[in-house]
Amino acid sequence: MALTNSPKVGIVMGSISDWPVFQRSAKVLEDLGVPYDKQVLSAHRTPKELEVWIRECEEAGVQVFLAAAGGAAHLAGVIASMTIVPVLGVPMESNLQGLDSLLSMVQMPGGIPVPTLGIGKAGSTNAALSAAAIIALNDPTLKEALLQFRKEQASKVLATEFPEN
Ligand code: RP5
Repeated sequence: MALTNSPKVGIVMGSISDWPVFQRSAKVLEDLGVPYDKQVLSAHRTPKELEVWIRECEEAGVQVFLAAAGGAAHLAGVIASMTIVPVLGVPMESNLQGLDSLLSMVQMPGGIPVPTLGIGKAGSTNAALSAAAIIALNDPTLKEALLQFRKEQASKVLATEFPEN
């Protein structure tokens, strides 16, 4: 599996059907200038290839994994079982509105943590922001980019105008 050059984040989703939502994570990382590698790999459909990719990411210096999955969403937990690199889970919407995905990820038994974000779009955005915050602890340029993002976000809120009746 050929990795993108020097990724700091490994993005993985259980199915390409997750991408329309999970691409929000990729966009946030791109805007902040954080290099990432992205793959569709499944804990139950491609377990061997998943492990190979995790090892490649570790060797390449990936500092955070972002894992999106829906339904019986064990992808993030399986990755967390194979590495001590932090794994952030993003539950995808499902036939049960993503509640099954959320509980699968967030209710990990003690010992193998999966910090879990909200379901769907907001979770996708916040997963990338959380990954950036972790990496920024040792990256002053990224810290500045995150502070700038917060400033711009606040300016947009403060510039809100109500629509005319
Ligand atoms: C999970 O099952 C995927 O992460 C996806 O959210 C869900 C449905 O996958 P598809 O049936 O669309 O491939 O493995």
